[in-house]
Amino acid sequence: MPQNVILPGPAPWGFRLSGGIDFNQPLIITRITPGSKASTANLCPGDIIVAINGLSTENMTHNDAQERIKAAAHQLSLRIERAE
Ligand code: LEU
Repeated sequence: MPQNVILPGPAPWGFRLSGGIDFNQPLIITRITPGSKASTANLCPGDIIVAINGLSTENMTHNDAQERIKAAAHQLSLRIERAE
């Protein structure tokens, strides 16, 4: 079941991404910086980002996703799917 995670701004959020439509892969969190906002919000490596600030990532390239995440100033809202 997807869940919404809200990180209070500003960046840095403290995570790295892989994938995107240009890689034919889902957008996946690959690394969490210890002590970061992403870590406090309990994001995990392997989490799939299905929406960024309410916008589906289905057709986003890797760079689109990075730019949308960087553009979030006030807060970053991620909808994630996690394998149980
Ligand atoms: N590395 C960035 C940060 O931690 C996120 C990236 C996906 C743009 O703020």
